[in-house]
Amino acid sequence: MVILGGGESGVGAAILAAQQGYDVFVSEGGKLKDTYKADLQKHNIDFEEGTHTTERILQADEVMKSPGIPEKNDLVKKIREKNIPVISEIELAYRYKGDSKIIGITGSNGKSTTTALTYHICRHGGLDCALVGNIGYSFARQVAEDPKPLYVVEISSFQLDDIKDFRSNVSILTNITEDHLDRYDYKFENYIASKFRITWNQTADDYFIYCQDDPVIQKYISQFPIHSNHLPFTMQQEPNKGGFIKNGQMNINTGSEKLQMSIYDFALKGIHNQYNTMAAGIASATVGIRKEKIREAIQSFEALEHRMEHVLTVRGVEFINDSKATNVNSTWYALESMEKPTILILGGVDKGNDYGLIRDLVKEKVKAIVCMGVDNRKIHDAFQNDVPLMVNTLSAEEAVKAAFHFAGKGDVVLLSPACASFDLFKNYEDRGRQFKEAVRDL
Ligand code: UMA
Ligand code: ADP
Repeated sequence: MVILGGGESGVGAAILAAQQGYDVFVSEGGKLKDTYKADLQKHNIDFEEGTHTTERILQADEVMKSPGIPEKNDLVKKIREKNIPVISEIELAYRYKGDSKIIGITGSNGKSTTTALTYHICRHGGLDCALVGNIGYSFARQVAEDPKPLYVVEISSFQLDDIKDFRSNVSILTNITEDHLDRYDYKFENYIASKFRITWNQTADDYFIYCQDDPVIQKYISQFPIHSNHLPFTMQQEPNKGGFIKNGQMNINTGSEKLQMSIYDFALKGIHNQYNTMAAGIASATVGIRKEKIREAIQSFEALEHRMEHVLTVRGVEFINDSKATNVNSTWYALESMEKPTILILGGVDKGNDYGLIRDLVKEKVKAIVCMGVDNRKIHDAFQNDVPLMVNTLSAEEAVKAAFHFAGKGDVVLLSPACASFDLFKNYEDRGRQFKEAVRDL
């Protein structure tokens, strides 16, 4: 088996495949991280770095392609032309997970939050489970090194693209909005189909938990053959099964478990998190966690770093780090939950953003926009008539200082950039940490 890409998924897959007796070759086009190289050496796994030796790769019986490598990659095209089977890392992990169960979570936004909360509830409820996948830890490595009866797996569309038999017993689809279109021939339909693969191979014993208020899910759900039990969650209707919120009260009914809880007791704030909490609550009820435990865990959960994370209040100005908001939709939810006048730090690498989606919220809540990016023209064009104050900055430090300058007591400074971070930072974590450091230095 050839493993293309020697990152988190590639090295995890290599360890599992070697353990299962495959003849493994890892091909990393860039430089392997020291820790990953040490892992491969420790397991006597053959690898190359800095190049892809095409002839050798094309001799593979099967290729595990890392999720970050696109189809338009020349080598991938050659692999496809030769009809060599390509699988994703979650497919390989699935093949060797035995009788263990999977809760698989996908969607355009809210995946990590919902995954982490589901894991927290399951742990609190006494289940022996692991938190893996797109949240940062290889599923395959977990299966190889520390198998568990239950895996709570965050799954990206890229990971779903090359599944075959992968089946998640409990699937969550949080929402679908345009993202990553560069990987889907700029066709939204292709991306939607990829997300619905979370229901592939599901049977009548399984559950499909999805947001019924999401217009894209509503429109497309009937086009896919889904054999599992539907458990929708919504704030607009009162389905018999699934979950809904009405008059500040969350109601969950999975058929076997019923639960009610006040949304004011949720640890996670904001409408988007009410959706995420419903999804996680329903999922954990389907795997047998008792309602008292679910309630306790929903109350005690601590928000993840970089997602609406409260940093500090400096002379009456609150700072919030939402660096993970890398598209307009997530910034919409961040702004929606703001209750104070807001200085918004926006910008970075634009992924084809339509800022019209947040115009009304910006008009209503934003006093000033601090652009933090190399090219901020689109932001200026979008908001020049709506926001009186706008400045350009080129670092987290500059942005924090400018935002603090515009802010008065009782205001909030929100980093929710709606863009990727690669123009000025290594990744969104780096952006969030530099932001927090700059706030602490004020
Ligand atoms: N590479 C090549 N040849 C190429 C291109 C890349 O060898 O032509 C190499 C790169 O140099 C690198 C490796 O392939 O070493 C990269 O693989 P990758 O980008 O697929 O990343 P991994 O380290 O394997 O991490 C992936 C997920 N990353 C992506 O999908 C981009 C991780 O999600 C995930 O945690 C991990 O698998 C384990 O499941 C991260 C992510 O950013 C957090 N996900 C995206 C997102 O959430 O938006 C989808
Ligand atoms: P993902 O893993 O899908 O990128 P996260 O849970 O990390 O999602 O959240 C990313 C950003 O998306 C957060 O900063 C938040 O502002 C926004 N967000 C979280 N949940 C939702 C949701 N259910 N709908 C829309 N936006 C959301």
